[in-house]
Amino acid sequence: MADNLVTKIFKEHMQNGSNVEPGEEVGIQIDQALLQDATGTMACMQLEQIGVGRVQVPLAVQYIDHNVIQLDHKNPDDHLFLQGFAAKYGMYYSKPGNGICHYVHVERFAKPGATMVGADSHTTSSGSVGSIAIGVGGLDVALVLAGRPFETGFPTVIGVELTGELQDWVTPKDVILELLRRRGVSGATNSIFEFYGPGVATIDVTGRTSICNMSTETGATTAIFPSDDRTREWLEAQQRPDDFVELGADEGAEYDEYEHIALDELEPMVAQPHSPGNVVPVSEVAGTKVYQVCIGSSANSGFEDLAIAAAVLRDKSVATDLVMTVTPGSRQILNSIAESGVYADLVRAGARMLEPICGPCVGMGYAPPSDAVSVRTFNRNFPGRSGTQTDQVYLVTPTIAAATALYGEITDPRELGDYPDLPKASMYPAVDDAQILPPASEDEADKIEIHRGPNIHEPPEAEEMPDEFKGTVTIVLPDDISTGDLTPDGVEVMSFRSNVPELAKFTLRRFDPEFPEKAQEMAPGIIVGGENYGQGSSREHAALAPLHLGIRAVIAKGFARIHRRNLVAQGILPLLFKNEEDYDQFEQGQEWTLPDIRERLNNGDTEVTAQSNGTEITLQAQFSERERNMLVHGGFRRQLREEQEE
Ligand code: MIC
Repeated sequence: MADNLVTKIFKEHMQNGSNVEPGEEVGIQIDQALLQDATGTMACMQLEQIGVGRVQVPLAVQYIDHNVIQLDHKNPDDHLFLQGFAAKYGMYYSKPGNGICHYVHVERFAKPGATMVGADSHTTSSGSVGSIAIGVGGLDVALVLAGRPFETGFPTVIGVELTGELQDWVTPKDVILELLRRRGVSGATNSIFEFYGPGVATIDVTGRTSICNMSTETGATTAIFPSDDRTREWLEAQQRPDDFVELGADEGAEYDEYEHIALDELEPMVAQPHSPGNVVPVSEVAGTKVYQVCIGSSANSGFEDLAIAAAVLRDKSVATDLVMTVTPGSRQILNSIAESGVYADLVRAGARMLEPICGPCVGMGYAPPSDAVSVRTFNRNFPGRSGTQTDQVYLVTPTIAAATALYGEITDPRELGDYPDLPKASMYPAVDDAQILPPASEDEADKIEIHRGPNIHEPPEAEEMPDEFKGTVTIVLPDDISTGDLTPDGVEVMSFRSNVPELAKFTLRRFDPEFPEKAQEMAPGIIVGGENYGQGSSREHAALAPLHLGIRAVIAKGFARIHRRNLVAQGILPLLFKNEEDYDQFEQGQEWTLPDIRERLNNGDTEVTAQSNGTEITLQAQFSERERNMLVHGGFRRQLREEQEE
């Protein structure tokens, strides 16, 4: 049978299940795991609770790249905790400043045909070299580290045929912006994009990384490119030629859905505030006055991305009223731009050069002024994510960013004239693993004492599902609530990622700064949401913080994939409206009852009843058996413990 690449890799890794139809439950064996510091401490503490001594996955890497602004003891305490934990439990440790996890992983570890999970939604980046790379919550990563298969519904596979070649100034980022324009921020939920066709060979691994990185913004589980000559070139430049294998879909393979992108017809595009799905051609917003341009983050921090910006700005200056930051994706890229002169061109043009960290993308400094327009090559522009509550963030390609930096207003890069000759990354090789520490041997590991700073506290746990659930509506929210709304980004809040009670004090502050106190008074609580509830990041804190405040159920019109998984894993019940008009019946302070909820979950009922003051509505409870078990037990950690005690 002719298989597409996604199906092939899943079949090769299948541990449970065999049916590769969309939605069928499968368990796949995982080859690699990625953790970063902002999600890593919770993942590690949950691994300790699960009680496995050494990680059971062939390769696991703990990166430090998010919480790297060390305002006080909290973040560096987390770094030390994670360094000790990685050494003791058998993981590599990439030190702060060594690079953004996704860039370093694509450079040093990701492999064609491998499966991987990561506690970061942009783990998808490694699809650029032919891995199936999926972003998940910390508990899901901990379970994989403990040697369990990754269990999921089999995805819908969307074949994206690429034909032709990108025109000058149009970039690979425009490919994913085009998919976002077509599908919006939830139009690929539970799907994987697989790229194929003659246009694939025209996009290098740096470009593929930007595309795969932002695939998560469409709601997709991940995206994957075939492993071909471009992959070979990349792995050779990374001095990993033996990791190369040629991989692609079988001749005649079919997909569940299709997209076609004629690369030569694409034009430079922009996602306007406040959603990555709000995409228009640059011409529609050209002329908008801009205060700040930021290049870099886990999208568009590659050598080629920075080289084009440097070429545009060479011997010129950024516009008078404009401030520019540039972030290389990794220490290797920093080295290459230093050697090639790209760094010097950018410095002379007035760019503020940052270290290789996630930085302004998650509000780690460099926030724009109130109401100001900030033009960024990043992947997300949810309101307030930059650190400024009234920000106006446009997501752009590196060519638009460079042209905009030069003129001080959003500019179509095609106005810059001929496309310049660029240096090639391969001329400035910089392979460097010196800042990636290998795990300790098993003997040494026994002697390692893990440093635990005073801000590090174990995650809360839900209670078992009661026979009947009675809860109060704590808040009614609109569509597209992001995990950043639930648990905000930025230096101040994120430094509490290891301390859920403190972190919870910021829950939903954009909607109601007093929400945390109110929710605690109303507990047990219900949150009511619209479409695509929980979009964005993988942070399980967006489930743990509400859990700490007494939230036990979320009723919404739709859920984002990772957040829904996190809710179930932590024992919060995610239910869907059967009739969306019922959303209008919900008001803060009402009490709703879910009669016989435990029994209904145990029975596998796909619909449940909710009652309030004589009103009765039907809600959808579409869970796999695995999910129902977690919910009945009050989350997967409690379920595992109870199973171990039996
Ligand atoms: C993001 O881009 O939103 C983050 C910050 O990388 C998150 C992870 C986190 O919240 O720590 C993600 O993408 O999962």
